Amino acid sequence: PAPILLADYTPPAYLIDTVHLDVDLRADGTVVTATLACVRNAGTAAAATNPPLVLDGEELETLEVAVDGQVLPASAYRIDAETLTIATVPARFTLRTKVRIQPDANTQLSGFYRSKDGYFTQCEAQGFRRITWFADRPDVMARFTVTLHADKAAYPVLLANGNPVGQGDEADGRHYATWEDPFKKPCYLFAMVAAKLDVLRDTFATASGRTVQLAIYVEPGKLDQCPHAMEALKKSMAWDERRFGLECDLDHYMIVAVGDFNMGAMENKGLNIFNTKYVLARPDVATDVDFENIDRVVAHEYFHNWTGNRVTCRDWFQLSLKEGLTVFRDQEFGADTHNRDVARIREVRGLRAAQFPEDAGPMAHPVRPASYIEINNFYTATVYEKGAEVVRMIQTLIGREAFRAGMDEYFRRHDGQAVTCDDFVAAMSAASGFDFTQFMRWYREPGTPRVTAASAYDAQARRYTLTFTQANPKASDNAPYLIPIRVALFDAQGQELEGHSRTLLLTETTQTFAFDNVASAPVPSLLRDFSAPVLLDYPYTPAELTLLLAAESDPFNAWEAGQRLATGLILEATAAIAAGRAPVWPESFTAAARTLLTGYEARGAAFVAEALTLPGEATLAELLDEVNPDALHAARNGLRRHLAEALHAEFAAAYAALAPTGPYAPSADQAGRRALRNVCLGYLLERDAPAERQRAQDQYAGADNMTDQFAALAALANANAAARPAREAALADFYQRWQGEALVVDKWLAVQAGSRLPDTLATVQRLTAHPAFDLSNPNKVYALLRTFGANLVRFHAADGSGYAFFAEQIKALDARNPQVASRLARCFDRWKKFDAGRQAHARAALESLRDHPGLSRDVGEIVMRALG
Ligand code: DPP
Ligand code: ZN
Repeated sequence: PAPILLADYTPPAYLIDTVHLDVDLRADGTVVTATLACVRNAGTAAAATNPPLVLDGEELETLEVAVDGQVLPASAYRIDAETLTIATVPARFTLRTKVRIQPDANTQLSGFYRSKDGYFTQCEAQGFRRITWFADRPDVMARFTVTLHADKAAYPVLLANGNPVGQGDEADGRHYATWEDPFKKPCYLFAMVAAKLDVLRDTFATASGRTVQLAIYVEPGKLDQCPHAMEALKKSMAWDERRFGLECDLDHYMIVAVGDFNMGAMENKGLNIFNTKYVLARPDVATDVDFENIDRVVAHEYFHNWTGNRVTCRDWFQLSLKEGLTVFRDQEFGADTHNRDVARIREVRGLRAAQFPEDAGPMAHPVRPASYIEINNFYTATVYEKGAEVVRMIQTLIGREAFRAGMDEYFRRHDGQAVTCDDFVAAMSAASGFDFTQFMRWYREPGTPRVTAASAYDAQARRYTLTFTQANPKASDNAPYLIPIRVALFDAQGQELEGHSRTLLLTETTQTFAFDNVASAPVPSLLRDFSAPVLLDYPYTPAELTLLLAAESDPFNAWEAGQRLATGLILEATAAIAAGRAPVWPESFTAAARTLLTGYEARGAAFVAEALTLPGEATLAELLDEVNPDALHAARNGLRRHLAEALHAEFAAAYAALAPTGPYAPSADQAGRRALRNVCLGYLLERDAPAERQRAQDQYAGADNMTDQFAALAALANANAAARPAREAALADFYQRWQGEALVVDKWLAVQAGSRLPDTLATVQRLTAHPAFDLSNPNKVYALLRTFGANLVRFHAADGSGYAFFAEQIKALDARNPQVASRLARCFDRWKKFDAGRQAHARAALESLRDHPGLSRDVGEIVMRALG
């Protein structure tokens, strides 16, 4: 298929002012009657030429097409695989179409589909065309009224966007409900639900004194897992009023949780539909990380109501306009409501594990892509997370106040419109006076810029200079980026030098910055708070990094110093192991880890937990030209084992001291203590000692919350050969206990698929046949298969067995759900970083996918790029 290009954008030939949908759910399918008030788009060049009406549709059985009440003969229109064309239409007219769709047969989970207790929708990006004929593009915004009819006993809850304006009984035990959305919206924000669900209700009083009715709908029996999400929703609403002056504009705000869902959640106007994973929580079934993720995702979807819904995207190339901005907003919310220090660390850890590899591989694309074959492939770490970094840099460049003024200006200019990333930046520029011309490169170019720093100290002149050089080989030219680099200087005693902490604006390919009145050669702390999404090289000595780890008051850069130290050791050890030599672990590193561990009260347990967690294998792999996954794995685990032995007493003491003292709460403070205690448990289990296994078994059996229970299970699931019986017993018990809780079963699958044990592939293969696994449920696929695909050492097995297994799973899945299959295919992205033997196996697997009959556009694009 031919790519779709940003450069080809043209405005719609027809606009649609209002939409009336009548949706009749019947045993033999759902009949959708759509009445559209259409009008030729006067503002376009084509308007004078009487252009044909071309609408999008997919898998629709068309029963009738009428213009202004006149049913058209079949000769008056043309239907092909994806479009309905009516050659001549008046300048203003009413189109009525009647189609039948088959939600029970919709395995793609895009459009209108069945899941367990009812029917749900997912329309972003292009699912609405699977419901009715429509101009399925975000710059066509219409006012919707929707009437649903269904069997009352089976589907007592009938929902759509907006306000309920009518309901009642109909013949044969059926009923109907009518909803009216007062806001114009693009059809990707359409939603409807017909299901049997329980509901938790609450209200929120807005700053201006309006009352919003809140409701969270879940499958029957799960109401006791909703209160956390409800609190998160109210916190988000209050936060957006405080921080951005943005108030909820709706009378009704509903969240519906569904177990079969391709993505995390969806911001449909007034009727969010969520993956159960980001709604349901109770201390015994959800971990601290789950609780925090629920806060973030509930906030994210709520924040979209302004950044995405009130102001939406002109076209899908602008996806980061809403996603980058909304991720930045949910990050800030998370930082304000949890722990700002570790929030930033985790964001960067995530960026390095997912976005940097993406930006270095075959799927590299700009934050605003210039072309795509399948838009669903571009809901990526680049559009979301790098997009959020770009927005964060804007705030860094102009300051928080001007950023807030820029947001105000953005809404003042564009409320109710479908706009571009340029429009957003223009509003920021207008509010601040800052010239973002050079900055726009961040939206335009793929790849991660590499910044190399060098320093010089002139004792006589008391002058210190930092020289930065930037490059991005993935970019289309050598022009420099505008890169904000936050810097501080430290003296040899670890004191921050007063007056020298600044944000440097790197605008040239090579640029030198001077610091005057510096009494002695300082240690620079560069890119504080990760002020730009770049790779930064500086020839730090281990002593300098150790000093920064201990002394830096910016938690991100303190953590970063520790990560740099560990990275250096692991990469050296990887080379040593590959060459048949034993790795060397310097005492200075052990001492630094000891200081952290024994000083956790002062530095914060959450921070120390992050600082004692070594960089992940995928992140480390990016730093190597050719990855030997076995050597890398052995090196990283060798360092863990070394620390476990050398600091055994300290780990044991911290483990004991951090024991819970009261009932569980998912608070930042408690979560930090649990995180550190469980990091300690993991290290303690690195020793082959029965007492350590017993410790994990005791924690597993005695835990009153999922965080601690699961951490013990995970430690056992990764433990060495001698722990096999304990491992198997814990896994069996866990499944036995939780088989009725789908989300907990997902954890059980994931912990096995992510295990470092050598026979993990065989386990995963066996689990694909287990009754707990279901290829048609995205959460199960992500838990078992995607986790395995991210298991660097096992997926990239030298004999190619991981690749061959994966290719077959992707083929089976692609026939049902191309979006999910395509996400699995992304696990091949980095295949060219491995040795020739592995590459040959990966190529064979990719070619077998490429040649697979009926391969979807989704997987096809990923495979073509990977092979390309
Ligand atoms: N727009 C959704 C989100 O990111 C994804 N479908 O919230
Ligand atoms: Zn989003």
